[in-house]
Amino acid sequence: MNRSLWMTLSVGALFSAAIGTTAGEPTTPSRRPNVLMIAVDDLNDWVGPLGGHPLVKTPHMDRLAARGTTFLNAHIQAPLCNPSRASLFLGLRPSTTGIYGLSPWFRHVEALRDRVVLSQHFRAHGYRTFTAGKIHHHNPGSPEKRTAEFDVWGPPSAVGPKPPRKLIPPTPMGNHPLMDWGCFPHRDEDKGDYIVASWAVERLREMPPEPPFFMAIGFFLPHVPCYATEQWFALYPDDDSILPPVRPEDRADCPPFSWYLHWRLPEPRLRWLQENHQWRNLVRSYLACISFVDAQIGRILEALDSTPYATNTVIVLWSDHGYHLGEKAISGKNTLWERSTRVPLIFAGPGITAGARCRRPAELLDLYPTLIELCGLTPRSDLEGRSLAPQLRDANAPRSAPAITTHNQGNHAVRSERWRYIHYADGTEELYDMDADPNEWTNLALDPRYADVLAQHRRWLPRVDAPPAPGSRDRVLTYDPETDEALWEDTPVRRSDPIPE
Ligand SMILES: [Ca+2]
Ligand SMILES: [Ca+2]
Repeated sequence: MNRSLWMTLSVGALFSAAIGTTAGEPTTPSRRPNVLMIAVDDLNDWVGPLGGHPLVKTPHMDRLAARGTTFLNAHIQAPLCNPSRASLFLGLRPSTTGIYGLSPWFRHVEALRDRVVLSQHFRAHGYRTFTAGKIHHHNPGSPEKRTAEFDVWGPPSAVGPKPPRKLIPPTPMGNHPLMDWGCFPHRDEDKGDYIVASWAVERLREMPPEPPFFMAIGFFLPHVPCYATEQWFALYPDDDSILPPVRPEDRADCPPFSWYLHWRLPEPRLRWLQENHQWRNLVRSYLACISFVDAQIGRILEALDSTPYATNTVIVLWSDHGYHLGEKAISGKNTLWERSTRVPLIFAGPGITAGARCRRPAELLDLYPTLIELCGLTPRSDLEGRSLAPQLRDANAPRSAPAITTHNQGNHAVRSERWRYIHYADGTEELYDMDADPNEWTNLALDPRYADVLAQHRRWLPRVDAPPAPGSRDRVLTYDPETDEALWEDTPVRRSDPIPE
């Protein structure tokens, strides 16, 4: 095992020698609730229940929120697919495992190879586990390895029909094939997410009464390419009323290091979107895809309601991170701001208060202990999240811990009820009053009046701050404080370098 990782994982009381290879003793109490987990890729807070966009239409998520509890201040642990999903399933922070990039798949990290993840903990308690679409970022590989993660696998994540050529002009940084969006004629029924939803509907309809099920369904959209058919575009006006609020020069008061987190990426900057008349098109395409995915969620929920399991199933909806659509001068993720870290998190089902809205901070890392508690499974002492069951019973139940997001070693955001504090690896900082300044336009970190607020939030920075795990690559940033040298994907970033556009 990599020595530094082992040291990291050995720190503190959280970990036993074999970091979590026990799933607890299987028990067979009276019928436990089923679990229906629905994940959406790259979905920010532009959903009805979160109010992140005033015009978005998500009637099915609205209905789910009405029958459950919505976390209004829920944040992912990493603003990127692989580390976010790994953290959720492992129950460990990125800063603990060192999984920050699009690689490695966590099973390729020796310390994590045999760790019992969320779905496996359910299987160890007698559940049959199902998955389809995008749940893990990596495909485990052979049929044997897949079965080790979930019992039953449905169709994989797929875009579906694509136009014969890209709909938008060539994009910077290599004209990445995924960087595309717009409306073109195709059939909804042929889209990857439609097929994934159909599979889930069929499995639910034929589900036997025993054993209980844990079903994890992952939608790909609104991840780019944001293609949708005309009916979804028709939900949104083709004018600038759909654009999110932005400020020119908003980043003038952000540390230069904020750019290093997304130094060279295929997601276009706002300037390119504006100069190429693509900003409105991207926003409208993203909104159209959200409504399309919402409809697929609706199909699954409708199917569940037609089964005998409608009242004995815990439903949880989440996204793996947010997405900028012009805010802070960029599109994409890989930032420590609200638009990148805030995600939908909605629970519904037995024991969960209906129509409740919780303002306490929540972390996606909390899913593991929360689902254990809701379903009466054996608790684990080696999880870094906290159960949200108290807030699911009473949305006003207190919680002192903030939500923490990490993007590469040394870069962390701490989100409390009122504030967002950001610490970059070179020691620079940001602070936003989210009540007074929800768009994070005014960085207060250098204002001496906020010294106490800064101090309160600094103490939540992760004590364990692991270097990248072996095999880390793609969107990996490192920083050496001795030399003040940052490396973006192994290429030095110099203080004098112009920001890549
Ligand atoms: Ca993602
Ligand atoms: Ca600003």
